[in-house]
Amino acid sequence: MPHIGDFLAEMLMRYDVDYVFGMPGGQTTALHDGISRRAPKIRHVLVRDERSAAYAADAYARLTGKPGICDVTVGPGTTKLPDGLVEALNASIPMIALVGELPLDWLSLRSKGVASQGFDQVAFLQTITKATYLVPSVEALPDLIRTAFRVATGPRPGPVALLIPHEVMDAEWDEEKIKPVIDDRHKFSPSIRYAPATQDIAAAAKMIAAAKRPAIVAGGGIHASDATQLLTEICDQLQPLVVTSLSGKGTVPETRPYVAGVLNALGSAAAIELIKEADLVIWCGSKASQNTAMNWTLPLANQATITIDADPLEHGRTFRPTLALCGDVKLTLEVLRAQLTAKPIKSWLARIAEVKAANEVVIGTEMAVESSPIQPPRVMRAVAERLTEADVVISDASWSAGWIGAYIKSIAPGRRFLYARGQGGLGYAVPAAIGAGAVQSDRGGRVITVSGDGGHSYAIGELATLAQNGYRVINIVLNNGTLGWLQMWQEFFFSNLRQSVDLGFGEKPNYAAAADAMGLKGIQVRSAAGIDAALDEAFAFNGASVVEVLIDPRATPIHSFRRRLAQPDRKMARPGTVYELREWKISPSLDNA
Ligand SMILES: Cc1ncc(C[n+]2csc(CCOP(=O)(O)OP(=O)(O)O)c2C)c(N)n1
Ligand SMILES: [Mg+2]
Repeated sequence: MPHIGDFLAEMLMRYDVDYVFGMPGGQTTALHDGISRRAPKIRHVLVRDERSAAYAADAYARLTGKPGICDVTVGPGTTKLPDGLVEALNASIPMIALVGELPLDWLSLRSKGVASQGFDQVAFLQTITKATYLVPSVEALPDLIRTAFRVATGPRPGPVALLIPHEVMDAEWDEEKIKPVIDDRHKFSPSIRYAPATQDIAAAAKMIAAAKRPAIVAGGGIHASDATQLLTEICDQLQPLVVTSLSGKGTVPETRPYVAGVLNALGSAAAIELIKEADLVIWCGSKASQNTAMNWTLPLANQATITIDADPLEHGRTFRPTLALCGDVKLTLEVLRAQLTAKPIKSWLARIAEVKAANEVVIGTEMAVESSPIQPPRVMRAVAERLTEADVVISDASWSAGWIGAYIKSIAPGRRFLYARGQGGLGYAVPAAIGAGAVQSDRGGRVITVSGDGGHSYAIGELATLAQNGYRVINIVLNNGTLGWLQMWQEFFFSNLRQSVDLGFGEKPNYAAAADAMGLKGIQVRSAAGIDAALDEAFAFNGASVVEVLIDPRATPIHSFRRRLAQPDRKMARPGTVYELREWKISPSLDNA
Protein backbone atom coordinates (compact mmCIF):
# COMPACT_ATOMS: atom_id res chain seq x y z
CA MET A 1 0.00 0.00 0.00
CA PRO A 2 1.29 3.52 -0.75
CA HIS A 3 2.21 5.72 2.22
CA ILE A 4 1.62 9.35 3.16
CA GLY A 5 4.95 10.32 1.59
CA ASP A 6 3.33 9.24 -1.69
CA PHE A 7 0.26 11.31 -0.91
CA LEU A 8 2.35 14.38 -0.17
CA ALA A 9 4.35 13.98 -3.39
CA GLU A 10 1.10 13.46 -5.31
CA MET A 11 -0.38 16.66 -3.90
CA LEU A 12 2.77 18.64 -4.74
CA MET A 13 2.71 17.29 -8.26
CA ARG A 14 -0.93 18.26 -8.69
CA TYR A 15 0.01 21.78 -7.58
CA ASP A 16 2.46 21.76 -10.54
CA VAL A 17 5.53 21.67 -8.29
CA ASP A 18 8.31 20.14 -10.36
CA TYR A 19 11.28 20.58 -7.99
CA VAL A 20 11.74 20.07 -4.26
CA PHE A 21 15.05 21.12 -2.67
CA GLY A 22 16.27 19.51 0.51
CA MET A 23 18.36 17.22 2.65
CA PRO A 24 17.03 13.83 3.82
CA GLY A 25 16.40 12.65 7.37
CA GLY A 26 14.64 9.57 8.70
CA GLN A 27 11.46 11.56 9.28
CA THR A 28 11.21 12.66 5.64
CA THR A 29 12.32 9.51 3.80
CA ALA A 30 8.75 8.56 2.87
CA LEU A 31 8.47 11.90 1.04
CA HIS A 32 11.63 11.15 -0.94
CA ASP A 33 10.26 7.71 -1.76
CA GLY A 34 7.04 9.33 -2.99
CA ILE A 35 8.94 11.86 -5.10
CA SER A 36 11.25 9.26 -6.62
CA ARG A 37 8.24 7.21 -7.75
CA ARG A 38 6.88 10.24 -9.62
CA ALA A 39 10.08 11.44 -11.27
CA PRO A 40 10.66 13.17 -13.63
CA LYS A 41 7.31 14.97 -13.23
CA ILE A 42 8.53 15.99 -9.81
CA ARG A 43 12.20 15.81 -8.83
CA HIS A 44 14.20 16.11 -5.66
CA VAL A 45 17.44 18.09 -5.64
CA LEU A 46 19.89 17.25 -2.86
CA VAL A 47 21.62 20.26 -1.34
CA ARG A 48 24.68 20.22 0.94
CA ASP A 49 23.16 22.44 3.64
CA GLU A 50 19.48 23.06 4.43
CA ARG A 51 20.12 26.81 4.35
CA SER A 52 20.69 26.39 0.64
CA ALA A 53 17.44 24.46 0.20
CA ALA A 54 15.46 27.50 1.34
CA TYR A 55 17.47 29.86 -0.89
CA ALA A 56 17.05 27.49 -3.85
CA ALA A 57 13.30 27.39 -3.23
CA ASP A 58 13.30 31.20 -3.01
CA ALA A 59 14.94 31.57 -6.43
CA TYR A 60 12.62 28.93 -7.93
CA ALA A 61 9.63 30.91 -6.64
CA ARG A 62 10.94 34.25 -7.92
CA LEU A 63 11.45 32.83 -11.41
CA THR A 64 8.27 30.75 -11.73
CA GLY A 65 5.68 32.52 -9.54
CA LYS A 66 5.00 29.11 -7.95
CA PRO A 67 5.72 28.49 -4.26
CA GLY A 68 9.26 27.21 -3.78
CA ILE A 69 9.33 23.94 -1.82
CA CYS A 70 12.11 22.82 0.48
CA ASP A 71 12.29 19.91 2.93
CA VAL A 72 14.34 19.37 6.06
CA THR A 73 14.58 16.86 8.83
CA VAL A 74 13.56 17.62 12.43
CA GLY A 75 16.01 19.56 14.62
CA PRO A 76 19.33 20.40 12.97
CA GLY A 77 17.66 20.55 9.56
CA THR A 78 15.08 23.02 10.82
CA THR A 79 17.59 25.24 12.59
CA LYS A 80 19.28 25.96 9.24
CA LEU A 81 16.13 27.30 7.60
CA PRO A 82 15.87 30.82 9.06
CA ASP A 83 18.09 32.63 6.54
CA GLY A 84 15.84 31.60 3.67
CA LEU A 85 12.58 31.90 5.58
CA VAL A 86 13.28 35.45 6.77
CA GLU A 87 14.43 36.45 3.29
CA ALA A 88 11.16 35.10 1.87
CA LEU A 89 9.11 36.71 4.64
CA ASN A 90 10.68 40.13 4.13
CA ALA A 91 10.65 39.92 0.34
CA SER A 92 7.12 38.44 0.13
CA ILE A 93 8.21 35.28 -1.68
CA PRO A 94 5.80 32.30 -1.68
CA MET A 95 7.50 29.29 -0.14
CA ILE A 96 6.56 26.09 1.69
CA ALA A 97 9.02 24.37 4.03
CA LEU A 98 8.17 20.73 4.67
CA VAL A 99 9.61 20.02 8.08
CA GLY A 100 10.10 16.63 9.70
CA GLU A 101 8.81 16.30 13.27
CA LEU A 102 9.03 13.71 16.05
CA PRO A 103 5.92 11.61 16.75
CA LEU A 104 3.11 13.73 18.19
CA ASP A 105 2.79 11.87 21.49
CA TRP A 106 6.48 12.32 22.31
CA LEU A 107 5.70 15.81 23.51
CA SER A 108 7.44 15.57 26.87
CA LEU A 109 10.51 13.97 25.28
CA ARG A 110 11.21 16.79 22.85
CA SER A 111 12.75 18.99 25.47
CA LYS A 112 16.56 19.10 25.63
CA GLY A 113 16.78 16.59 22.80
CA VAL A 114 15.86 13.65 25.05
CA ALA A 115 14.13 12.28 22.00
CA SER A 116 16.86 12.64 19.41
CA GLN A 117 16.89 16.04 17.67
CA GLY A 118 13.75 17.29 19.41
CA PHE A 119 13.04 20.92 20.27
CA ASP A 120 10.07 23.29 20.08
CA GLN A 121 9.99 23.68 16.32
CA VAL A 122 6.61 25.43 16.21
CA ALA A 123 7.69 28.27 18.48
CA PHE A 124 10.98 28.55 16.61
CA LEU A 125 9.36 28.80 13.18
CA GLN A 126 6.37 30.93 14.08
CA THR A 127 8.20 34.24 14.16
CA ILE A 128 9.93 33.71 10.81
CA THR A 129 7.06 32.42 8.69
CA LYS A 130 3.75 33.80 7.52
CA ALA A 131 2.18 30.74 9.16
CA THR A 132 3.40 27.52 10.79
CA TYR A 133 1.21 24.41 11.07
CA LEU A 134 1.83 21.19 12.99
CA VAL A 135 -0.13 18.40 11.28
CA PRO A 136 -2.18 16.66 14.00
CA SER A 137 -3.30 13.58 12.03
CA VAL A 138 -3.29 11.89 8.65
CA GLU A 139 -6.90 12.99 8.17
CA ALA A 140 -5.99 16.67 8.65
CA LEU A 141 -3.10 16.59 6.19
CA PRO A 142 -4.96 17.25 2.89
CA ASP A 143 -6.57 20.39 4.27
CA LEU A 144 -3.31 21.63 5.76
CA ILE A 145 -1.48 21.15 2.46
CA ARG A 146 -4.19 23.18 0.71
CA THR A 147 -3.91 25.75 3.49
CA ALA A 148 -0.15 25.97 3.05
CA PHE A 149 -0.54 26.74 -0.68
CA ARG A 150 -3.41 29.20 -0.07
CA VAL A 151 -1.51 31.11 2.59
CA ALA A 152 1.85 31.09 0.76
CA THR A 153 0.38 32.42 -2.51
CA GLY A 154 -2.30 34.76 -1.12
CA PRO A 155 -1.65 38.45 -0.49
CA ARG A 156 0.89 39.22 0.77
CA PRO A 157 2.81 36.09 -0.29
CA GLY A 158 5.31 34.56 2.12
CA PRO A 159 6.82 31.39 3.58
CA VAL A 160 4.76 28.70 5.33
CA ALA A 161 6.14 25.85 7.43
CA LEU A 162 4.31 22.53 7.54
CA LEU A 163 5.51 20.21 10.31
CA ILE A 164 4.74 16.58 9.57
CA PRO A 165 5.16 14.12 12.46
CA HIS A 166 7.06 10.93 11.70
CA GLU A 167 4.11 8.58 12.24
CA VAL A 168 1.94 10.70 9.93
CA MET A 169 4.57 10.72 7.15
CA ASP A 170 5.14 6.94 7.37
CA ALA A 171 1.43 5.99 7.70
CA GLU A 172 -0.27 3.96 5.02
CA TRP A 173 -2.26 5.99 2.50
CA ASP A 174 -5.85 4.80 2.32
CA GLU A 175 -6.73 6.20 -1.10
CA GLU A 176 -10.45 5.72 -0.50
CA LYS A 177 -10.36 7.98 2.52
CA ILE A 178 -7.56 10.50 1.87
CA LYS A 179 -8.14 12.21 -1.48
CA PRO A 180 -5.44 14.27 -3.23
CA VAL A 181 -7.77 17.17 -3.99
CA ILE A 182 -6.12 20.54 -4.61
CA ASP A 183 -7.38 24.11 -5.03
CA ASP A 184 -5.97 24.96 -8.45
CA ARG A 185 -6.26 28.73 -7.80
CA HIS A 186 -3.27 28.51 -5.49
CA LYS A 187 -0.69 27.07 -7.85
CA PHE A 188 0.66 30.54 -8.58
CA SER A 189 1.10 33.79 -6.72
CA PRO A 190 -0.69 36.17 -6.48
CA SER A 191 -3.68 33.86 -6.23
CA ILE A 192 -6.12 36.73 -5.75
CA ARG A 193 -6.10 40.09 -7.52
CA TYR A 194 -8.22 43.09 -6.53
CA ALA A 195 -8.43 46.64 -7.87
CA PRO A 196 -8.63 49.96 -6.00
CA ALA A 197 -11.83 51.99 -5.76
CA THR A 198 -12.94 53.64 -9.03
CA GLN A 199 -12.69 57.19 -7.68
CA ASP A 200 -9.08 56.58 -6.60
CA ILE A 201 -8.16 55.45 -10.11
CA ALA A 202 -9.74 58.59 -11.58
CA ALA A 203 -7.89 60.78 -9.07
CA ALA A 204 -4.60 59.07 -9.96
CA ALA A 205 -5.13 59.61 -13.69
CA LYS A 206 -5.82 63.29 -12.99
CA MET A 207 -2.66 63.67 -10.92
CA ILE A 208 -0.54 61.99 -13.58
CA ALA A 209 -1.98 64.30 -16.23
CA ALA A 210 -1.19 67.36 -14.09
CA ALA A 211 2.40 66.36 -13.31
CA LYS A 212 5.21 68.21 -15.08
CA ARG A 213 7.98 65.87 -14.01
CA PRO A 214 6.35 62.50 -13.24
CA ALA A 215 8.43 59.61 -11.96
CA ILE A 216 7.91 55.97 -11.12
CA VAL A 217 9.89 54.04 -8.53
CA ALA A 218 9.40 50.47 -9.72
CA GLY A 219 9.84 47.79 -7.07
CA GLY A 220 9.89 44.01 -6.75
CA GLY A 221 6.11 43.97 -6.32
CA ILE A 222 5.82 44.53 -10.08
CA HIS A 223 7.68 41.28 -10.73
CA ALA A 224 5.61 39.52 -8.08
CA SER A 225 2.44 40.66 -9.82
CA ASP A 226 3.79 39.72 -13.28
CA ALA A 227 3.17 43.28 -14.46
CA THR A 228 6.49 44.09 -16.18
CA GLN A 229 5.17 43.91 -19.74
CA LEU A 230 2.14 46.02 -18.92
CA LEU A 231 4.13 48.63 -17.01
CA THR A 232 6.63 48.87 -19.86
CA GLU A 233 3.80 49.50 -22.34
CA ILE A 234 2.31 52.19 -20.11
CA CYS A 235 5.71 53.82 -19.64
CA ASP A 236 6.37 53.77 -23.38
CA GLN A 237 3.16 55.79 -23.71
CA LEU A 238 3.74 58.26 -20.84
CA GLN A 239 7.53 58.34 -20.79
CA PRO A 240 7.90 59.34 -17.15
CA LEU A 241 11.24 59.08 -15.37
CA VAL A 242 11.56 55.45 -14.27
CA VAL A 243 13.96 54.31 -11.58
CA THR A 244 13.89 50.90 -9.94
CA SER A 245 14.82 49.35 -6.65
CA LEU A 246 17.39 46.55 -6.86
CA SER A 247 14.53 44.03 -6.64
CA GLY A 248 12.65 45.98 -9.30
CA LYS A 249 15.47 45.81 -11.84
CA GLY A 250 14.08 44.47 -15.10
CA THR A 251 10.56 45.78 -14.59
CA VAL A 252 11.08 48.34 -17.37
CA PRO A 253 14.15 47.71 -19.55
CA GLU A 254 17.05 50.03 -18.75
CA THR A 255 17.65 50.48 -22.46
CA ARG A 256 14.63 52.82 -22.64
CA PRO A 257 15.63 56.52 -22.83
CA TYR A 258 13.43 57.49 -19.86
CA VAL A 259 14.79 54.80 -17.49
CA ALA A 260 17.61 56.05 -15.24
CA GLY A 261 18.49 52.75 -13.53
CA VAL A 262 18.68 51.55 -9.96
CA LEU A 263 17.88 53.95 -7.14
CA ASN A 264 20.24 53.03 -4.32
CA ALA A 265 23.30 54.45 -2.58
CA LEU A 266 25.34 52.02 -4.71
CA GLY A 267 23.14 52.30 -7.80
CA SER A 268 22.86 54.73 -10.69
CA ALA A 269 24.09 58.28 -10.05
CA ALA A 270 21.58 59.49 -12.67
CA ALA A 271 18.69 57.89 -10.77
CA ILE A 272 19.79 59.52 -7.53
CA GLU A 273 20.03 62.93 -9.17
CA LEU A 274 16.88 62.82 -11.28
CA ILE A 275 14.42 61.42 -8.75
CA LYS A 276 14.88 64.55 -6.64
CA GLU A 277 13.64 66.69 -9.52
CA ALA A 278 10.30 64.91 -9.92
CA ASP A 279 7.11 66.67 -8.84
CA LEU A 280 5.08 63.45 -8.70
CA VAL A 281 6.57 60.12 -7.60
CA ILE A 282 4.58 56.93 -8.04
CA TRP A 283 5.90 54.24 -5.68
CA CYS A 284 4.78 51.14 -7.54
CA GLY A 285 5.18 47.75 -5.84
CA SER A 286 7.93 49.27 -3.70
CA LYS A 287 7.88 49.47 0.07
CA ALA A 288 10.19 52.52 0.05
CA SER A 289 12.79 50.64 2.05
CA GLN A 290 15.81 52.29 3.68
CA ASN A 291 18.10 51.60 0.71
CA THR A 292 15.73 52.51 -2.14
CA ALA A 293 14.45 55.60 -0.34
CA MET A 294 18.06 56.72 0.29
CA ASN A 295 17.82 56.47 4.08
CA TRP A 296 14.25 57.79 3.79
CA THR A 297 15.35 61.17 2.52
CA LEU A 298 12.86 60.24 -0.24
CA PRO A 299 10.20 61.16 -1.00
CA LEU A 300 11.09 64.84 -0.65
CA ALA A 301 8.69 67.04 1.31
CA ASN A 302 7.58 68.88 -1.83
CA GLN A 303 6.87 65.77 -3.93
CA ALA A 304 3.32 64.57 -4.46
CA THR A 305 3.13 60.78 -4.20
CA ILE A 306 0.97 57.87 -5.26
CA THR A 307 1.52 54.43 -3.74
CA ILE A 308 0.42 51.27 -5.55
CA ASP A 309 0.54 48.18 -3.37
CA ALA A 310 -1.64 45.12 -2.76
CA ASP A 311 -0.98 45.19 0.98
CA PRO A 312 -3.32 47.70 2.69
CA LEU A 313 -0.88 47.99 5.58
CA GLU A 314 2.00 49.16 3.37
CA HIS A 315 0.47 52.53 2.44
CA GLY A 316 1.74 55.16 4.85
CA ARG A 317 4.46 53.20 6.62
CA THR A 318 7.27 55.68 5.95
CA PHE A 319 5.28 58.65 4.58
CA ARG A 320 1.67 59.66 4.06
CA PRO A 321 1.01 59.34 0.31
CA THR A 322 -1.03 61.97 -1.48
CA LEU A 323 -3.04 59.11 -2.93
CA ALA A 324 -2.99 55.40 -2.05
CA LEU A 325 -4.04 52.84 -4.65
CA CYS A 326 -4.59 49.65 -2.74
CA GLY A 327 -4.71 46.79 -5.19
CA ASP A 328 -2.81 44.19 -7.10
CA VAL A 329 -0.19 46.02 -9.17
CA LYS A 330 -1.13 44.46 -12.50
CA LEU A 331 -4.87 44.87 -12.10
CA THR A 332 -4.43 48.43 -10.84
CA LEU A 333 -2.26 49.34 -13.83
CA GLU A 334 -4.78 47.74 -16.18
CA VAL A 335 -7.69 49.85 -14.92
CA LEU A 336 -5.53 52.94 -14.62
CA ARG A 337 -4.28 52.60 -18.18
CA ALA A 338 -7.80 52.92 -19.56
CA GLN A 339 -8.09 56.39 -17.96
CA LEU A 340 -4.64 57.79 -18.72
CA THR A 341 -4.65 60.93 -20.83
CA ALA A 342 -1.14 62.17 -20.01
CA LYS A 343 1.40 62.67 -22.80
CA PRO A 344 5.21 62.61 -22.78
CA ILE A 345 6.69 65.92 -21.59
CA LYS A 346 9.49 67.12 -23.86
CA SER A 347 11.31 69.33 -21.35
CA TRP A 348 11.38 66.54 -18.74
CA LEU A 349 12.62 63.98 -21.29
CA ALA A 350 15.34 66.39 -22.36
CA ARG A 351 16.47 66.81 -18.76
CA ILE A 352 16.47 63.02 -18.24
CA ALA A 353 18.50 62.58 -21.42
CA GLU A 354 20.99 65.25 -20.31
CA VAL A 355 21.68 63.68 -16.88
CA LYS A 356 21.76 60.19 -18.29
CA ALA A 357 24.22 61.15 -21.02
CA ALA A 358 26.62 62.69 -18.51
CA ASN A 359 26.40 59.56 -16.39
CA GLU A 360 26.91 57.26 -19.38
CA VAL A 361 30.20 59.02 -20.12
CA VAL A 362 31.46 58.30 -16.60
CA ILE A 363 30.25 54.71 -16.64
CA GLY A 364 31.58 54.13 -20.14
CA THR A 365 35.02 55.31 -19.06
CA GLU A 366 35.00 53.04 -16.02
CA MET A 367 33.98 50.03 -18.09
CA ALA A 368 36.79 50.66 -20.57
CA VAL A 369 39.66 50.51 -18.04
CA GLU A 370 42.10 47.89 -19.28
CA SER A 371 44.90 48.49 -16.79
CA SER A 372 45.65 46.50 -13.66
CA PRO A 373 44.42 46.06 -10.99
CA ILE A 374 41.14 44.94 -12.53
CA GLN A 375 38.16 47.24 -12.05
CA PRO A 376 34.80 45.48 -11.53
CA PRO A 377 32.98 47.69 -14.10
CA ARG A 378 35.23 46.19 -16.79
CA VAL A 379 34.16 42.71 -15.66
CA MET A 380 30.49 43.69 -15.69
CA ARG A 381 30.86 45.03 -19.22
CA ALA A 382 32.21 41.66 -20.33
CA VAL A 383 29.28 39.88 -18.63
CA ALA A 384 26.73 42.25 -20.18
CA GLU A 385 28.18 41.71 -23.65
CA ARG A 386 27.54 37.97 -23.36
CA LEU A 387 24.09 38.01 -21.74
CA THR A 388 20.97 37.08 -23.65
CA GLU A 389 17.33 37.65 -22.72
CA ALA A 390 17.14 34.02 -21.63
CA ASP A 391 19.83 34.34 -18.94
CA VAL A 392 19.29 34.99 -15.24
CA VAL A 393 21.72 37.06 -13.12
CA ILE A 394 21.87 36.51 -9.37
CA SER A 395 23.53 38.97 -7.04
CA ASP A 396 25.03 38.22 -3.69
CA ALA A 397 24.79 40.88 -1.01
CA SER A 398 27.79 43.24 -0.72
CA TRP A 399 29.15 45.39 -3.50
CA SER A 400 28.20 42.80 -6.10
CA ALA A 401 24.70 44.29 -5.88
CA GLY A 402 26.08 47.67 -6.95
CA TRP A 403 28.36 46.33 -9.65
CA ILE A 404 25.46 44.48 -11.27
CA GLY A 405 22.95 47.23 -10.51
CA ALA A 406 24.82 50.06 -12.18
CA TYR A 407 26.85 48.32 -14.90
CA ILE A 408 24.64 45.58 -16.36
CA LYS A 409 21.53 46.92 -18.06
CA SER A 410 18.29 44.97 -18.12
CA ILE A 411 17.34 44.58 -21.74
CA ALA A 412 13.80 43.16 -21.59
CA PRO A 413 10.85 43.29 -19.20
CA GLY A 414 10.83 40.32 -16.82
CA ARG A 415 12.51 38.97 -13.71
CA ARG A 416 16.01 38.06 -14.81
CA PHE A 417 17.89 39.75 -11.96
CA LEU A 418 17.57 38.21 -8.52
CA TYR A 419 18.61 40.13 -5.41
CA ALA A 420 17.99 38.88 -1.87
CA ARG A 421 17.07 42.29 -0.51
CA GLY A 422 14.61 40.94 2.03
CA GLN A 423 17.59 40.53 4.31
CA GLY A 424 20.64 41.45 2.26
CA GLY A 425 22.37 38.34 3.55
CA LEU A 426 25.76 37.27 2.25
CA GLY A 427 25.85 33.79 0.73
CA TYR A 428 22.61 33.88 -1.29
CA ALA A 429 23.87 33.76 -4.86
CA VAL A 430 25.32 30.25 -5.19
CA PRO A 431 22.49 28.44 -3.31
CA ALA A 432 19.90 30.49 -5.23
CA ALA A 433 21.61 29.33 -8.43
CA ILE A 434 20.53 25.78 -7.56
CA GLY A 435 16.87 26.80 -7.81
CA ALA A 436 17.50 29.02 -10.80
CA GLY A 437 19.63 26.30 -12.41
CA ALA A 438 16.75 23.82 -12.11
CA VAL A 439 14.32 26.28 -13.74
CA GLN A 440 16.80 27.29 -16.42
CA SER A 441 17.75 23.69 -17.25
CA ASP A 442 14.15 23.26 -18.40
CA ARG A 443 13.89 26.69 -20.06
CA GLY A 444 17.25 26.61 -21.78
CA GLY A 445 18.95 29.72 -20.35
CA ARG A 446 22.07 30.17 -18.27
CA VAL A 447 22.53 31.49 -14.74
CA ILE A 448 25.25 33.99 -13.81
CA THR A 449 26.03 34.66 -10.16
CA VAL A 450 28.20 37.54 -8.96
CA SER A 451 29.62 37.43 -5.41
CA GLY A 452 32.48 38.85 -3.43
CA ASP A 453 35.02 36.45 -1.94
CA GLY A 454 33.26 36.80 1.43
CA GLY A 455 29.82 35.95 0.12
CA HIS A 456 31.13 33.16 -2.10
CA SER A 457 32.80 31.49 0.90
CA TYR A 458 29.44 30.84 2.56
CA ALA A 459 28.33 28.13 0.17
CA ILE A 460 31.36 26.60 -1.50
CA GLY A 461 29.92 23.14 -0.76
CA GLU A 462 26.99 23.90 -3.05
CA LEU A 463 29.30 24.23 -6.04
CA ALA A 464 29.24 20.44 -6.07
CA THR A 465 25.42 20.56 -6.22
CA LEU A 466 25.62 22.74 -9.33
CA ALA A 467 28.21 20.49 -10.97
CA GLN A 468 26.43 17.25 -10.05
CA ASN A 469 23.23 18.46 -11.66
CA GLY A 470 24.99 19.78 -14.74
CA TYR A 471 23.42 23.24 -14.38
CA ARG A 472 24.82 25.93 -16.67
CA VAL A 473 25.82 28.35 -13.93
CA ILE A 474 28.71 30.80 -14.29
CA ASN A 475 29.79 31.93 -10.82
CA ILE A 476 31.83 35.12 -10.92
CA VAL A 477 33.83 35.74 -7.76
CA LEU A 478 35.12 39.29 -7.39
CA ASN A 479 38.08 38.54 -5.14
CA ASN A 480 39.44 41.62 -3.36
CA GLY A 481 40.82 39.57 -0.46
CA THR A 482 38.62 41.34 2.07
CA LEU A 483 35.13 41.99 3.32
CA GLY A 484 35.36 45.15 1.23
CA TRP A 485 32.47 47.06 2.65
CA LEU A 486 33.51 46.51 6.24
CA GLN A 487 37.16 47.14 5.49
CA MET A 488 36.34 50.62 4.19
CA TRP A 489 33.84 51.29 6.97
CA GLN A 490 36.57 50.55 9.52
CA GLU A 491 39.12 52.62 7.62
CA PHE A 492 36.88 55.67 7.24
CA PHE A 493 34.99 55.74 10.50
CA PHE A 494 37.25 53.92 12.95
CA SER A 495 40.63 55.55 12.21
CA ASN A 496 42.08 53.00 9.78
CA LEU A 497 41.08 50.02 11.89
CA ARG A 498 41.73 46.69 10.15
CA GLN A 499 40.14 44.03 12.30
CA SER A 500 38.63 40.74 11.06
CA VAL A 501 38.09 41.87 7.50
CA ASP A 502 40.90 40.12 5.63
CA LEU A 503 40.01 36.85 3.94
CA GLY A 504 43.04 36.36 1.73
CA PHE A 505 46.42 35.08 2.93
CA GLY A 506 49.27 34.89 0.45
CA GLU A 507 47.88 33.41 -2.74
CA LYS A 508 45.08 31.63 -0.90
CA PRO A 509 42.21 30.86 -0.97
CA ASN A 510 42.30 30.03 -4.65
CA TYR A 511 38.58 29.91 -5.48
CA ALA A 512 39.14 28.72 -9.06
CA ALA A 513 41.23 25.77 -7.89
CA ALA A 514 38.66 24.90 -5.23
CA ALA A 515 35.92 24.91 -7.87
CA ASP A 516 38.01 22.74 -10.13
CA ALA A 517 38.42 20.19 -7.35
CA MET A 518 34.65 20.11 -6.89
CA GLY A 519 33.97 19.22 -10.49
CA LEU A 520 33.41 22.66 -12.00
CA LYS A 521 35.43 24.51 -14.58
CA GLY A 522 37.60 26.86 -12.52
CA ILE A 523 39.28 29.85 -14.15
CA GLN A 524 41.33 32.53 -12.44
CA VAL A 525 41.73 35.97 -14.04
CA ARG A 526 44.58 38.20 -12.91
CA SER A 527 44.65 40.94 -15.53
CA ALA A 528 42.04 42.79 -17.57
CA ALA A 529 43.49 41.26 -20.72
CA GLY A 530 42.29 37.84 -19.57
CA ILE A 531 38.66 38.75 -18.81
CA ASP A 532 37.10 38.22 -22.22
CA ALA A 533 38.72 34.86 -22.93
CA ALA A 534 37.77 33.57 -19.48
CA LEU A 535 34.15 34.59 -19.88
CA ASP A 536 34.00 33.21 -23.42
CA GLU A 537 35.14 29.86 -22.06
CA ALA A 538 32.73 29.88 -19.11
CA PHE A 539 29.72 31.07 -21.14
CA ALA A 540 30.32 28.39 -23.77
CA PHE A 541 30.80 25.61 -21.20
CA ASN A 542 27.90 23.17 -20.89
CA GLY A 543 28.09 22.92 -17.10
CA ALA A 544 28.95 24.89 -13.98
CA SER A 545 31.99 27.13 -13.68
CA VAL A 546 33.71 29.58 -11.35
CA VAL A 547 35.49 32.60 -12.81
CA GLU A 548 37.57 34.10 -10.03
CA VAL A 549 38.67 37.65 -10.82
CA LEU A 550 41.35 39.27 -8.70
CA ILE A 551 40.09 42.84 -8.44
CA ASP A 552 41.29 46.16 -7.11
CA PRO A 553 40.62 46.19 -3.34
CA ARG A 554 40.11 49.97 -3.53
CA ALA A 555 37.19 49.66 -5.98
CA THR A 556 33.75 50.39 -4.52
CA PRO A 557 30.36 51.16 -6.09
CA ILE A 558 29.19 53.25 -3.13
CA HIS A 559 29.15 56.88 -4.24
CA SER A 560 29.88 58.35 -0.80
CA PHE A 561 32.82 55.95 -0.30
CA ARG A 562 34.21 56.99 -3.67
CA ARG A 563 34.08 60.64 -2.63
CA ARG A 564 35.94 59.77 0.55
CA LEU A 565 38.63 57.86 -1.37
CA ALA A 566 39.07 60.82 -3.69
CA GLN A 567 39.61 63.21 -0.76
CA PRO A 568 41.61 61.21 1.78
CA ASP A 569 42.65 64.27 3.82
CA ARG A 570 39.15 65.57 4.39
CA LYS A 571 37.82 64.68 7.80
CA MET A 572 34.42 63.08 7.40
CA ALA A 573 32.03 62.13 10.15
CA ARG A 574 30.22 58.83 10.36
CA PRO A 575 26.90 59.21 8.48
CA GLY A 576 24.36 60.41 11.01
CA THR A 577 21.52 58.93 8.99
CA VAL A 578 22.52 55.51 10.31
CA TYR A 579 21.01 56.40 13.66
CA GLU A 580 18.53 59.17 12.95
CA LEU A 581 14.84 58.41 13.11
CA ARG A 582 13.30 59.22 9.77
CA GLU A 583 11.00 62.17 9.37
CA TRP A 584 7.46 60.96 8.61
CA LYS A 585 6.36 63.31 5.86
CA ILE A 586 2.92 64.13 4.55
CA SER A 587 3.03 64.31 0.75
CA PRO A 588 1.38 67.45 -0.63
CA SER A 589 -1.18 67.53 -3.40
CA LEU A 590 -0.09 68.45 -6.87
CA ASP A 591 -0.84 71.89 -8.29
CA ASN A 592 -3.75 71.77 -10.78
CA ALA A 593 -4.64 68.18 -9.93
C1 LIG B 1 25.16 37.09 6.50
C2 LIG B 1 25.75 38.46 6.54
N1 LIG B 1 26.74 38.74 7.43
C3 LIG B 1 27.29 39.98 7.44
C4 LIG B 1 26.87 40.96 6.60
C5 LIG B 1 27.49 42.36 6.64
N2 LIG B 1 28.27 42.59 5.41
C6 LIG B 1 27.76 43.32 4.39
S1 LIG B 1 28.79 43.44 3.11
C7 LIG B 1 29.99 42.53 3.89
C8 LIG B 1 31.30 42.26 3.22
C9 LIG B 1 31.16 41.37 2.05
O1 LIG B 1 32.39 40.95 1.54
P1 LIG B 1 32.50 40.27 0.12
O2 LIG B 1 31.44 39.27 -0.06
O3 LIG B 1 33.90 39.83 -0.06
O4 LIG B 1 32.14 41.46 -0.88
P2 LIG B 1 32.91 42.86 -1.10
O5 LIG B 1 32.24 43.86 -0.18
O6 LIG B 1 34.34 42.66 -0.74
O7 LIG B 1 32.67 43.18 -2.52
C10 LIG B 1 29.55 42.14 5.16
C11 LIG B 1 30.33 41.32 6.11
C12 LIG B 1 25.82 40.62 5.71
N3 LIG B 1 25.29 41.48 4.83
N4 LIG B 1 25.30 39.35 5.69
MG1 LIG C 1 35.51 40.83 -0.84
